[in-house]
Amino acid sequence: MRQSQAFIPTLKEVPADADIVSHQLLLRAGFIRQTASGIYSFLPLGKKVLQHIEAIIREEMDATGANEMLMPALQPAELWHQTERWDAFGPELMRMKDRHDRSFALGATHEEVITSLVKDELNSYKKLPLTLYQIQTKYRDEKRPRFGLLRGREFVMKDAYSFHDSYESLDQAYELMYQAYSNIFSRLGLNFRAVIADSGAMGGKDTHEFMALSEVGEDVIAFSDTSSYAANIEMAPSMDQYTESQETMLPLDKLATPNQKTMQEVADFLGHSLEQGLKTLLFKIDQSFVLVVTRGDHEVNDIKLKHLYQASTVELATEEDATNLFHAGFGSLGPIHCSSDVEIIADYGVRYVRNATCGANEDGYHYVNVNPERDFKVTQFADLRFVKEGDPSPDGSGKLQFARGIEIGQVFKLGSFYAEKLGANFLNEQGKAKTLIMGCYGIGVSRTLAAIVEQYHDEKGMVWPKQLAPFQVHLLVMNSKKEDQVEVADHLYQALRAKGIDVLYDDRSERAGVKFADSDLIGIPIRITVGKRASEGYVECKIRENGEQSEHQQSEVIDHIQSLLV
Ligand code: 9G3
Repeated sequence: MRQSQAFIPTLKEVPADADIVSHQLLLRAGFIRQTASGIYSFLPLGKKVLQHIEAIIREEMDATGANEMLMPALQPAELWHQTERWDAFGPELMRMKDRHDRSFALGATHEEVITSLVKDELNSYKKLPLTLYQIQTKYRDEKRPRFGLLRGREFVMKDAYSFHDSYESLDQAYELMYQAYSNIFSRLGLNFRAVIADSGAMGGKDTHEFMALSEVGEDVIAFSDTSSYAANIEMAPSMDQYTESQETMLPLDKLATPNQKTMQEVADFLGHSLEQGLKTLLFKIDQSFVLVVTRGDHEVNDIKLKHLYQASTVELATEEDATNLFHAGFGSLGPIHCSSDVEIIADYGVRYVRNATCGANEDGYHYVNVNPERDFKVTQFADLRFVKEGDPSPDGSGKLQFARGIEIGQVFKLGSFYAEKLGANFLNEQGKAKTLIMGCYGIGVSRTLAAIVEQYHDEKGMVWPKQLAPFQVHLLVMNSKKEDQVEVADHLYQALRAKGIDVLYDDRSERAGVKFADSDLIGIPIRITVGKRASEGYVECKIRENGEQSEHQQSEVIDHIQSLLV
């Protein structure tokens, strides 16, 4: 493509509302433009990269035997009523009405559509297992769209759905898809981890998230420093490695702690460490209140609370709830002499503390020399806290380290929820009607593009891996007014294209500096510059990734380029 005829609107300045590198560079290099908050157009260069990513996804999905198809974005509301999800998802599910005033959802995901589609077709075990997938635009009305393509309201997703007559078959499909995802993200050149994750609203049991490591990632992953163990921090179990303390129990005492509110203030006031304080938080789990006690230096993990109670909602109670129940504010709550019959549970880290401090359920007072069992009872001890860096890895080998990640893929064992709700059954070998068992598997394609830029850039711009770059070669002519330079460049352009090499030819009548800056910004792996030495038949080659430069006779530069492209 000749740049004088291309639509690549580069920008010098960093756009004001773009606060992460991938968002800034994709805008500046003319790959995307925002149409509305969280809604983007892919300009020609962005679209080319998207196509390369999709091609790799397709190859690996097709290799698993999955069938590509395409479903509508407009989904009849009836389907979402049948799965009781029409109301479950509030304003995030975009809805509209047609001319006959019938309600539709704009597809945020396609479990309903695909299950209702196969329900009349997959009626025999002989037709199972089957995996169908699509690469299609999804709509989710995010409350706070941000970070460009990382959290948009309209985005490209590959979503796949598998159908089975048994859980063994589902397990096989899950493994196959897990491996296909590892192949995809490796071929995309990403530094990623597959982590044990929480199935969230989807229910079902196993699920793994694929995380591209990045400081701008919203998720925190905990991984072992010596094994392959990795989990979303929400799921990482804290090993109950506590032992009985030998310290003698001192008599319980109640001290005035005027105006000391936070755990740290109380600890400092009493000359204690944070570990010796007991943190007591009031949670509302579904419709009941629960008092949760942890060591002062630990944080309650609400996902673990949710799993413990098989609850659908877990949230911190309000200060008002606390004063209504305990006649004391948040900073004074404690497990001793609770004035109400609220259930009290504690993290394992509390079981063996000795002579700790805790709130006295009376503003301005705290207990000291608090000892569990003697001074307060709990319904149960459980793993209720977030793990910390340095905690032992749950697989028994090494210690945990943290990293931030961008969730670019997720694989789920769905089970039969959707098939039950939509009446999708099949006849098994004995002719008995059974409910289909499903798996679902997603990749955020446009989000993955941004994750790649986060991992592949330098201070001058993007640095595309060669298999993803919008073009393989960037050909620059330094002075488009010099006949000899233009002649050499035009010849090279034709010769490279004749070899099937994708070339972006900067034939614009711009200053050299502008061309170099744009070329560094766009990040095409190989740059050929035709300049003053063209008259002696020499051109320059520069590798974007490492800045390596070399001079070549025009006659052999194409062989050199082909050697770089293998
Ligand atoms: C909605 C809205 C947002 C949603 C969902 C539904 C997430 C929803 C979970 C999934 C599960 C898998 C197939 C591909 C892989 C992920 N956010 N999820 O179901 F209506 Cl507004 O999408 N679906």
